[in-house]
Amino acid sequence: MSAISAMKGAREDCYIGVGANLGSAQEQVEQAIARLAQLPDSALLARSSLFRTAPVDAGGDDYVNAVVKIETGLEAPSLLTQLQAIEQDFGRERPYPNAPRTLDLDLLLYGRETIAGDTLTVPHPRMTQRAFVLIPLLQIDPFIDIPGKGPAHAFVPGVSSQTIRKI
Ligand code: PH2
Ligand code: MG
Ligand code: MG
Repeated sequence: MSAISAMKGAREDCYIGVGANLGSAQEQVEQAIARLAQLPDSALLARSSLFRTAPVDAGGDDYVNAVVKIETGLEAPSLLTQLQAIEQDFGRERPYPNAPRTLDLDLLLYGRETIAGDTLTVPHPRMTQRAFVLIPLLQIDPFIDIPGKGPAHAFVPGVSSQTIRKI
C-alpha cells in the first residue's frame, strides 16, 4: 500500500468487471450495477454500456458484460468481500472453474496499485486478453493505463477475434 492510500480517508478509483450468462443475464447485470452504486463509503463514477459477448475460455450461453468505475474508501480486501457478498445474493454457484454464472464481479483495477495475494491479484491477470473487459473499460476511459502493463488500448488488436456487440 502506498503512503498516500494508508492515510485515513484516502479514496481510490476502481474498475469492476460485471458479467452474467445464466438466468436473465441482462437484468442481473443492471441490478448488480445498482448494487455497486450503493457500496459503503463509495460512489459510482461511471458505467459502460451493456455488451453481449461470446464466452472466452468457457462454455454456455453468450454473456452480458459491463465495466463500472467507482471511487471508494474501502481497502481492496474489504471491497473484494463486498463484491463476493453481492455475487452470493445473486445465487452465484461455483460447480467448476469458469462455469456459467448468474453474476461475476471482478476487481480489475484498484487505483494504481498492484496486489499479488492468495485471494486477490490486481490488475486482474487476464484483463488484457479479454475484449469483454477492454472494450467496456475503454468506453469509460479511453486513455486508461493498466499498472505494469501499459495503455489498455494497445491490447485491443490482440482480442480482435473475440465477438462483442453493444446491446
Ligand atoms: N468470464 C469468464 C470466462 N469467460 N467470457 C465472456 N464473454 N464474459 C465473461 O465475463 C467471462 C468469459 C470467467 O470469469
Ligand atoms: Mg471473471
Ligand atoms: Mg470472478
